[in-house]
Amino acid sequence: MKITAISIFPEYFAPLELSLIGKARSQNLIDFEAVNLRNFTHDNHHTVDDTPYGGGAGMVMKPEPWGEALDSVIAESSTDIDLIILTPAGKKFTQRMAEEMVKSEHLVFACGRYEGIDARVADYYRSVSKVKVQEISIGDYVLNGGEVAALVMIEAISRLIPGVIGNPESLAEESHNEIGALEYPTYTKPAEWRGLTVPEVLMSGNHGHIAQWRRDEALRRSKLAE
Ligand code: J9T
Repeated sequence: MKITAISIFPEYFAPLELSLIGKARSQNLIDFEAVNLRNFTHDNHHTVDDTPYGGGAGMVMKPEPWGEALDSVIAESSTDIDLIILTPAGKKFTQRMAEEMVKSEHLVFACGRYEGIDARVADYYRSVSKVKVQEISIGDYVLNGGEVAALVMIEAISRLIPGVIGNPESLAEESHNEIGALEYPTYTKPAEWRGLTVPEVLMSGNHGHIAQWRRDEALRRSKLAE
C-alpha cells in the first residue's frame, strides 16, 4: 500500500518512522511519503491561505497549491487513489472504515490548516475518474490542522495490513466484536496487587463463563459511557 500525506508541516509525520508502522515500512508493506504543500506555490512568500469570501474570522487554504500538489501525486501514481480530506465537518471515522480503507492501493491524506480548504478542491477531484474523495472527521472536536487526524487514521489502517501486527487473532476479535474491541477490563499477574484481586471467574478455566463475564462487563461499561 502507498500512503501520501500532503501538508504544510511534513515534519509531523516523522513518528511514522517508529513503532508499528516503521516495521511495516521496513518490510515494504507500506510506502509512505509526506509532500510539502508549499512546494506547489509560486510566490516569494509561498502563500497557501487567503481571507474567506463572504467575510468572517480566520483564513482559508487557496485551491491552486492543492490542485497542483494533487495533480502531481495523481500523475505519479500508477493506481486509483482514495483521497481523504480531513475536516471536522466530515463523516466520522470508524473501525469499519479502516477495514475498507486497508484495501486501497493508494491513500492520499489532504491535511488542511486554518479554517479549511477551499470547497472546490473536494468538488473538483470528485469529478476525476482515478480518484475517490472522502471527507472524514476523527471525532467531534476541532484541531489546528488535519495532520494529527491523518496520523490517527494511518495508525488505525496500517495495523490492519496482514503481517503488521503480531497476532492476527486479536484483529479477528476486534472485527467480530460489534460493540467494540476489548471493552471488558483486563488483568495479568500478580493475582493480588495492593490489596486488589482479579475476578475469580477469570482464574476458573471455564471458557464459557469467562466469555459470558466479558460480554456482561463490556455491555455494563458501554452503558456507563452513555
Ligand atoms: C483542521 O482539521 C480538523 O480540525 C479536524 C480534522 C479531522 N477530524 C477532526 N475532528 C478535526
